[in-house]
Amino acid sequence: VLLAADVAEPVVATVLDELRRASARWGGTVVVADGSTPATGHDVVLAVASHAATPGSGSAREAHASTAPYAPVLRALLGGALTVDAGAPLQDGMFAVGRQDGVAVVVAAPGAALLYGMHALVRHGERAFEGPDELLWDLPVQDVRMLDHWDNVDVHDVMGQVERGYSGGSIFYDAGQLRDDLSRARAYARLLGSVGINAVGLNNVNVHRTEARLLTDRLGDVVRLAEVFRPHGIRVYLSVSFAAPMTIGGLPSSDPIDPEVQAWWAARAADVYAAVPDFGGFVVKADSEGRPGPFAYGRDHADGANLLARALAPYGGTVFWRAFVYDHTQDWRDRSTDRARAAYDHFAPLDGRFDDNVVLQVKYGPMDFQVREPVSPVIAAMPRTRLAVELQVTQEYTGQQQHAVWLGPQWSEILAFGFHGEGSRTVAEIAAGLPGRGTDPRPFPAAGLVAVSNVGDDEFWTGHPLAQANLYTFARLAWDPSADVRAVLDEWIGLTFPGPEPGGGTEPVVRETLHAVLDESWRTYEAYTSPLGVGFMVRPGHHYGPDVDGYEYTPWGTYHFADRDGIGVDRTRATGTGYTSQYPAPWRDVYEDLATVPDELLLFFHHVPYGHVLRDGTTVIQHVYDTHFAGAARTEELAKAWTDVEGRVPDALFARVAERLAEQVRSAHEWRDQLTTYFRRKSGVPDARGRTIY
Ligand code: GCW
Repeated sequence: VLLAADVAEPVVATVLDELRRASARWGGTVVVADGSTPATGHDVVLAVASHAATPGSGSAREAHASTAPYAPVLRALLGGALTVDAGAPLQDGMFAVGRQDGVAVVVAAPGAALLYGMHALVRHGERAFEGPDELLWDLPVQDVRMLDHWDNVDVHDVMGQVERGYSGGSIFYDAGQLRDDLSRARAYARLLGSVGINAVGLNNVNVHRTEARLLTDRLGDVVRLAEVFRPHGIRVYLSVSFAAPMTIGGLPSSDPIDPEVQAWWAARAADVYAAVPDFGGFVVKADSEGRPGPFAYGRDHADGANLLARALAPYGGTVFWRAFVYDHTQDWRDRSTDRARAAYDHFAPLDGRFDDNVVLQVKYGPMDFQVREPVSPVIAAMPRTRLAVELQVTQEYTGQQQHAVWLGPQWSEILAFGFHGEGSRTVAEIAAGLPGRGTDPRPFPAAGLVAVSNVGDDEFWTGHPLAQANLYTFARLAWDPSADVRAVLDEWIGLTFPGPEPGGGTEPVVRETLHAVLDESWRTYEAYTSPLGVGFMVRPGHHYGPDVDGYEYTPWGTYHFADRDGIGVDRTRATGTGYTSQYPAPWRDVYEDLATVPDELLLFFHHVPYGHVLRDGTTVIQHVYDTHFAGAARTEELAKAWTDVEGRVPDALFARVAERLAEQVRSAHEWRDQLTTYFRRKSGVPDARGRTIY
């Protein structure tokens, strides 16, 4: 293997380390080119193109299409010239992998791309050494490919150390301190780098007292974590509290227009960048669920975000400002207030007011990471704002890593959702800053995808070993949102369960069983939990297990309004909260009209009688019965299917998955029985198929 790149660069040093590890294991030698090394006679060549990246030139889609200019580059490389002039702009993260003149080749843009290319070569496997000369150019579609950790340094409350964490404690912090032993964090950074993640948020967006000090006297912890992530092309970010100038700075106010407050943030940014020159920036949850924010001073969220953005701007830092702003103290008796409207009402009017280094981080749906929600209308409403879409890899509302729920199909559907009308574009295209189609194809400013991580200090990293597939799938979709998601799962299976024979590949029964358990798991979970888009029938607080009325008479704004006659939230503009008007055409009309609203979102948009007939001819009440019986029965089949792989996957992993599947079966039956009983009692309508309802 020939490596032609500057090994003094941290990411290139990582590539060299990986190559050496591989050759120690599989044989072969690694040669670092020094100018006098001949470029011929190697089986594999990895090289960085010397042409500087030209940020912002062209779009990802154009670059995908223009592979031709690079062919001479490779010829020059293999002809003996060890530095490459690409002769055309290379973009951040861009690489080619394939064969040229019979040699397996990776050529990459400067930066982390060589690492990405090397891992692509690994995924190509034997194919890279066979067949005709061909180079496949690739580059990430999304600029931002970020994982946020809701980790606390200290343990705070009933939620434990990691908020909504289902995989044990934090891999960064333990007992109120940064861990001495960061080997898990190092392995995690290596894992994320291999799938192109380029940003990590180091602490919970709910910033508590100890965690606020990561910005001040605990900055040394950030330095150490940045050292862990840097070699893998990953920049670190801190969640900060909007009230920090008061709580840790001792100032009388946090008002964004106060010069003292501005100076305080500027000084903090200067400190952070002196310690961590490639620091990414801040993540902020403000005026949300009790966190402080600009509203306290009568300022809006553009004022708040720009305050921090201006402190970071001199150093190239970015503020990720979350749009998850709503009233969590509303009166359930007031049916005109609609939590689903809140993010749009607060943020859409601010379009155009955010500085260039602000990214508005918008949850994919208008409520909160439910198993089924419509896509947030905020995503289409802010063409002059950089916007990142936030997903939840940690399974707060989707089985908490007790249930096997692979979220790939949900994310894929969200990312492919098209906002039609003028300048039709998908969610993924908006986030990526790609041009749309139609009468106004102008791209929105680019940002990307963010997700809440699901990793902890658990033996299997993710509690449920199969939840690792979600982490992998998120990263691969951030790279290419239009990837065939089942193929992504298949790739994960192949890499994770390599089979007993070296090079022999995954055993077919293992592959088939994992597909059987995971392929349809999101829809199965939806079937036995939340009917027709209604959401939130979970136990309050921890959110595990069923409780139909758990949130019904609370201030949280998450209601289903079931009574003896019907169920659902009227969000129409004709008779309801008017939420449908936040969508561009045609969705504002599709969702408004009972005749066109998709069944899976029916109860999100409409209050209907139990006898309302769905497109397949069943009534709403019969659908509730049928899906819950079928979904729960399906979990039994999955648990049984899993027994086929005993002895073919590691024993401890087999046992952990079996244990979780047993809990999934139990829990799914609990969901079935509570939901069917609740709605049987409310509606008085018997099950047409006469099954047992309590
Ligand atoms: O889904 C909710 C969670 C909170 C979380 C919040 C958020 C970090 O229940 O635990 O707080 O979302 O996204 O800010």
